[in-house]
Amino acid sequence: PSERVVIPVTGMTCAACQGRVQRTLSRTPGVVDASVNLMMGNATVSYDPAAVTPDALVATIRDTGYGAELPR
Ligand code: 9UX
Repeated sequence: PSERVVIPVTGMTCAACQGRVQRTLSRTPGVVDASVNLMMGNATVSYDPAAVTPDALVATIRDTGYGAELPR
């Protein structure tokens, strides 16, 4: 069973940025699917909650060099 979260991402200004974030998320253990939208400025991630958390996904995005924060 997977869950899905939409994470706002800041600092993506080109298609390569989008590709970087998407590739990094896709390679993260526990991530089932990652789709990053440059125009919307967000990342939609399906993940296995037993393997990874939204907070960890945010940290991964930040480590890649972009801003991310969970909506509240
Ligand atoms: Mo293009 Mo995106 O140099 O950082 S990859 S703006």
